[in-house]
Amino acid sequence: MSRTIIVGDVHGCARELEDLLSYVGFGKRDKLVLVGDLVVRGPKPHDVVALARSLGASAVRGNHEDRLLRWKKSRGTAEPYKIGSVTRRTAEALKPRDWEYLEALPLWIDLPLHGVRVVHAGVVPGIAIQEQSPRSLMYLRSLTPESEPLELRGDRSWAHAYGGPEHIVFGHNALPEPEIAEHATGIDTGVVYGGRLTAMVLIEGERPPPPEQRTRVLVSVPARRAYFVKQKRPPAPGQPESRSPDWSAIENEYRRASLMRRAS
Ligand SMILES: [Mn+2]
Repeated sequence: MSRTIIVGDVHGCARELEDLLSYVGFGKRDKLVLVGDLVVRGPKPHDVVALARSLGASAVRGNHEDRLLRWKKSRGTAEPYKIGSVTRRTAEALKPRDWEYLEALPLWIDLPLHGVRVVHAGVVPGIAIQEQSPRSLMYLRSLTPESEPLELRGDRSWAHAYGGPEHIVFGHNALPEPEIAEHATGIDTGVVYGGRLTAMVLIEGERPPPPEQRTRVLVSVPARRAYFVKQKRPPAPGQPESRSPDWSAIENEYRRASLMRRAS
Protein backbone atom coordinates (compact mmCIF):
# COMPACT_ATOMS: atom_id res chain seq x y z
CA MET A 1 0.00 0.00 0.00
CA SER A 2 1.43 3.36 -0.96
CA ARG A 3 0.62 6.53 0.96
CA THR A 4 0.77 10.24 0.26
CA ILE A 5 2.58 12.25 2.94
CA ILE A 6 1.98 16.01 2.71
CA VAL A 7 4.42 17.95 4.89
CA GLY A 8 4.10 21.51 6.25
CA ASP A 9 6.65 24.35 6.06
CA VAL A 10 10.11 22.84 6.74
CA HIS A 11 12.12 26.11 6.61
CA GLY A 12 15.49 24.38 6.48
CA CYS A 13 14.80 22.08 9.46
CA ALA A 14 16.32 18.99 7.85
CA ARG A 15 16.66 16.95 11.03
CA GLU A 16 13.00 17.41 11.90
CA LEU A 17 12.05 16.38 8.35
CA GLU A 18 14.09 13.21 8.87
CA ASP A 19 12.44 12.72 12.28
CA LEU A 20 8.99 13.04 10.71
CA LEU A 21 9.78 10.65 7.84
CA SER A 22 11.14 8.07 10.23
CA TYR A 23 8.12 8.58 12.53
CA VAL A 24 5.73 7.72 9.69
CA GLY A 25 8.00 4.93 8.41
CA PHE A 26 8.39 6.58 5.01
CA GLY A 27 8.95 3.83 2.40
CA LYS A 28 9.87 3.50 -1.26
CA ARG A 29 6.24 3.36 -2.40
CA ASP A 30 5.16 6.44 -0.47
CA LYS A 31 4.79 9.80 -2.19
CA LEU A 32 6.14 12.92 -0.52
CA VAL A 33 4.60 16.35 -1.16
CA LEU A 34 5.82 19.57 0.50
CA VAL A 35 3.63 22.67 0.93
CA GLY A 36 6.45 25.15 0.18
CA ASP A 37 8.81 27.26 2.28
CA LEU A 38 11.23 24.34 2.29
CA VAL A 39 14.04 26.75 3.10
CA VAL A 40 14.99 30.05 4.79
CA ARG A 41 15.19 30.82 8.53
CA GLY A 42 16.23 27.29 9.53
CA PRO A 43 19.72 25.77 9.69
CA LYS A 44 20.03 23.35 6.76
CA PRO A 45 18.46 24.54 3.50
CA HIS A 46 20.70 22.46 1.24
CA ASP A 47 20.01 19.27 3.22
CA VAL A 48 16.25 19.80 2.94
CA VAL A 49 16.32 20.30 -0.82
CA ALA A 50 18.79 17.42 -1.30
CA LEU A 51 16.52 15.12 0.74
CA ALA A 52 13.43 16.24 -1.19
CA ARG A 53 15.24 15.58 -4.45
CA SER A 54 16.56 12.19 -3.41
CA LEU A 55 13.08 11.06 -2.33
CA GLY A 56 11.46 12.32 -5.54
CA ALA A 57 9.31 14.73 -3.54
CA SER A 58 7.06 17.20 -5.27
CA ALA A 59 6.52 20.62 -3.74
CA VAL A 60 4.74 23.90 -4.38
CA ARG A 61 6.37 27.30 -4.38
CA GLY A 62 6.23 29.25 -1.14
CA ASN A 63 6.77 32.95 -0.53
CA HIS A 64 10.35 32.27 0.59
CA GLU A 65 11.15 30.38 -2.62
CA ASP A 66 9.49 33.23 -4.50
CA ARG A 67 11.80 35.77 -2.84
CA LEU A 68 14.89 33.65 -3.46
CA LEU A 69 14.04 33.16 -7.12
CA ARG A 70 13.21 36.83 -7.68
CA TRP A 71 16.52 37.77 -6.11
CA LYS A 72 18.45 35.30 -8.28
CA LYS A 73 16.67 36.33 -11.47
CA SER A 74 17.24 40.04 -10.90
CA ARG A 75 20.90 39.83 -9.96
CA GLY A 76 23.02 42.06 -12.14
CA THR A 77 20.00 43.86 -13.58
CA ALA A 78 19.22 47.56 -13.14
CA GLU A 79 16.69 46.77 -10.41
CA PRO A 80 17.95 43.92 -8.27
CA TYR A 81 15.37 42.44 -5.90
CA LYS A 82 16.43 43.07 -2.29
CA ILE A 83 16.60 40.31 0.30
CA GLY A 84 17.54 40.44 3.97
CA SER A 85 20.48 38.74 5.65
CA VAL A 86 18.46 35.65 6.66
CA THR A 87 17.37 34.96 3.08
CA ARG A 88 20.86 35.77 1.82
CA ARG A 89 22.37 33.13 4.09
CA THR A 90 20.07 30.54 2.53
CA ALA A 91 20.84 31.77 -0.99
CA GLU A 92 24.55 31.27 -0.31
CA ALA A 93 24.03 27.75 1.07
CA LEU A 94 22.06 26.48 -1.93
CA LYS A 95 23.88 24.52 -4.63
CA PRO A 96 23.14 24.71 -8.38
CA ARG A 97 20.98 21.54 -8.26
CA ASP A 98 18.99 22.99 -5.35
CA TRP A 99 18.24 26.09 -7.41
CA GLU A 100 17.12 23.90 -10.31
CA TYR A 101 14.71 22.11 -7.98
CA LEU A 102 13.31 25.37 -6.59
CA GLU A 103 12.98 26.94 -10.03
CA ALA A 104 10.79 24.04 -11.17
CA LEU A 105 8.26 24.32 -8.31
CA PRO A 106 4.64 24.89 -9.44
CA LEU A 107 2.16 27.17 -7.68
CA TRP A 108 -0.24 24.33 -6.93
CA ILE A 109 -0.36 20.53 -7.11
CA ASP A 110 -3.53 18.50 -7.58
CA LEU A 111 -3.79 15.07 -6.02
CA PRO A 112 -7.06 13.94 -7.66
CA LEU A 113 -7.03 10.47 -6.09
CA HIS A 114 -7.31 12.16 -2.68
CA GLY A 115 -9.54 15.05 -3.79
CA VAL A 116 -6.73 17.31 -2.54
CA ARG A 117 -5.11 20.45 -3.92
CA VAL A 118 -1.86 21.65 -2.34
CA VAL A 119 -0.95 25.37 -2.31
CA HIS A 120 1.46 27.26 -0.09
CA ALA A 121 -0.72 30.02 1.37
CA GLY A 122 -4.31 29.77 0.15
CA VAL A 123 -6.90 30.64 -2.45
CA VAL A 124 -9.48 33.39 -2.73
CA PRO A 125 -12.84 31.54 -2.56
CA GLY A 126 -14.98 31.51 -5.70
CA ILE A 127 -12.08 32.01 -8.17
CA ALA A 128 -10.87 29.16 -10.40
CA ILE A 129 -7.35 28.02 -9.61
CA GLN A 130 -6.02 29.14 -13.03
CA GLU A 131 -7.42 32.64 -12.36
CA GLN A 132 -5.92 33.03 -8.88
CA SER A 133 -3.11 35.53 -8.64
CA PRO A 134 0.25 33.86 -7.96
CA ARG A 135 0.66 36.39 -5.16
CA SER A 136 -2.45 35.05 -3.37
CA LEU A 137 -1.38 31.43 -3.76
CA MET A 138 1.96 32.21 -2.08
CA TYR A 139 1.17 35.03 0.39
CA LEU A 140 -2.56 35.01 1.30
CA ARG A 141 -3.49 34.82 4.99
CA SER A 142 -7.03 36.12 5.30
CA LEU A 143 -9.84 38.05 3.60
CA THR A 144 -11.20 41.55 4.04
CA PRO A 145 -14.94 41.88 4.79
CA GLU A 146 -15.30 42.48 1.01
CA SER A 147 -13.51 39.16 0.36
CA GLU A 148 -10.38 40.81 -1.01
CA PRO A 149 -7.12 38.97 -0.34
CA LEU A 150 -5.10 40.11 2.71
CA GLU A 151 -1.52 39.14 3.48
CA LEU A 152 -1.95 39.91 7.18
CA ARG A 153 -3.59 37.78 9.82
CA GLY A 154 -7.02 39.40 9.63
CA ASP A 155 -10.39 38.49 11.13
CA ARG A 156 -11.68 36.37 8.26
CA SER A 157 -9.96 33.10 7.46
CA TRP A 158 -9.99 32.27 3.73
CA ALA A 159 -9.95 28.58 4.67
CA HIS A 160 -13.25 28.81 6.54
CA ALA A 161 -14.82 30.88 3.73
CA TYR A 162 -13.71 28.35 1.10
CA GLY A 163 -16.38 25.89 -0.04
CA GLY A 164 -14.44 23.24 -1.98
CA PRO A 165 -14.85 21.00 -3.89
CA GLU A 166 -11.10 20.24 -3.72
CA HIS A 167 -9.74 19.91 -0.21
CA ILE A 168 -6.90 22.41 0.10
CA VAL A 169 -3.85 21.49 2.14
CA PHE A 170 -1.71 24.54 2.84
CA GLY A 171 1.03 26.01 5.02
CA HIS A 172 2.28 29.59 5.49
CA ASN A 173 0.11 30.59 8.46
CA ALA A 174 2.10 29.14 11.36
CA LEU A 175 -0.05 28.18 14.35
CA PRO A 176 0.58 25.94 17.36
CA GLU A 177 -2.05 23.46 16.11
CA PRO A 178 -3.15 22.54 12.57
CA GLU A 179 -5.95 24.72 11.19
CA ILE A 180 -8.99 22.57 10.46
CA ALA A 181 -11.77 23.81 8.16
CA GLU A 182 -14.50 21.90 6.32
CA HIS A 183 -12.63 21.95 2.97
CA ALA A 184 -9.09 22.94 3.98
CA THR A 185 -6.32 21.96 6.38
CA GLY A 186 -3.43 24.22 7.41
CA ILE A 187 -0.36 22.23 8.46
CA ASP A 188 2.28 24.87 9.25
CA THR A 189 2.85 24.32 12.96
CA GLY A 190 5.94 26.50 13.22
CA VAL A 191 8.79 23.98 13.46
CA VAL A 192 11.40 26.67 12.79
CA TYR A 193 10.06 28.74 15.74
CA GLY A 194 10.36 25.75 18.07
CA GLY A 195 6.87 24.36 17.37
CA ARG A 196 6.27 21.13 15.45
CA LEU A 197 6.57 19.74 11.92
CA THR A 198 3.22 18.33 10.80
CA ALA A 199 2.14 16.02 7.97
CA MET A 200 -1.14 14.79 6.55
CA VAL A 201 -0.84 11.08 5.83
CA LEU A 202 -3.38 9.63 3.37
CA ILE A 203 -3.55 6.00 2.32
CA GLU A 204 -4.28 5.06 -1.29
CA GLY A 205 -7.49 6.72 -2.49
CA GLU A 206 -8.24 8.22 0.93
CA ARG A 207 -9.82 11.67 1.20
CA PRO A 208 -9.32 13.98 4.18
CA PRO A 209 -11.99 13.07 6.77
CA PRO A 210 -14.54 15.60 8.12
CA PRO A 211 -13.25 18.20 10.63
CA GLU A 212 -14.14 16.23 13.76
CA GLN A 213 -12.03 13.30 12.51
CA ARG A 214 -9.33 15.30 10.71
CA THR A 215 -6.64 14.78 13.34
CA ARG A 216 -6.81 11.04 12.54
CA VAL A 217 -4.73 11.74 9.39
CA LEU A 218 -2.36 14.30 10.97
CA VAL A 219 0.95 13.49 12.64
CA SER A 220 3.74 15.71 13.93
CA VAL A 221 7.15 15.72 15.55
CA PRO A 222 8.56 18.43 17.84
CA ALA A 223 11.31 20.83 16.82
CA ARG A 224 14.65 19.93 18.34
CA ARG A 225 14.98 23.60 19.20
CA ALA A 226 13.77 27.04 18.14
CA TYR A 227 15.94 28.15 15.20
CA PHE A 228 14.35 31.51 14.54
CA VAL A 229 12.86 33.96 16.98
CA LYS A 230 9.89 35.86 15.65
CA GLN A 231 9.61 39.14 17.50
CA LYS A 232 6.09 39.97 18.50
CA ARG A 233 5.97 43.62 17.52
CA PRO A 234 3.84 46.08 19.43
CA PRO A 235 0.93 47.20 17.23
CA ALA A 236 1.39 50.32 15.11
CA PRO A 237 -0.72 53.26 16.32
CA GLY A 238 -4.36 52.66 15.42
CA GLN A 239 -3.71 49.08 14.31
CA PRO A 240 -5.00 45.93 16.02
CA GLU A 241 -2.48 43.78 17.83
CA SER A 242 -0.74 41.10 15.74
CA ARG A 243 -2.50 37.77 15.86
CA SER A 244 0.65 35.74 15.35
CA PRO A 245 1.26 33.33 18.19
CA ASP A 246 3.90 33.99 20.83
CA TRP A 247 6.29 31.18 19.91
CA SER A 248 8.69 31.96 22.72
CA ALA A 249 5.95 31.07 25.22
CA ILE A 250 5.13 27.89 23.30
CA GLU A 251 8.76 26.89 23.13
CA ASN A 252 9.04 27.39 26.87
CA GLU A 253 6.13 25.04 27.35
CA TYR A 254 7.88 22.33 25.33
CA ARG A 255 11.05 22.88 27.30
CA ARG A 256 9.19 22.67 30.57
CA ALA A 257 7.45 19.48 29.43
CA SER A 258 10.72 17.78 28.53
CA LEU A 259 12.35 18.88 31.79
CA MET A 260 9.43 17.41 33.69
CA ARG A 261 9.77 14.12 31.81
CA ARG A 262 13.44 14.03 32.65
CA ALA A 263 12.74 14.76 36.32
CA SER A 264 10.13 12.04 36.77
MN1 LIG B 1 5.18 31.05 3.92
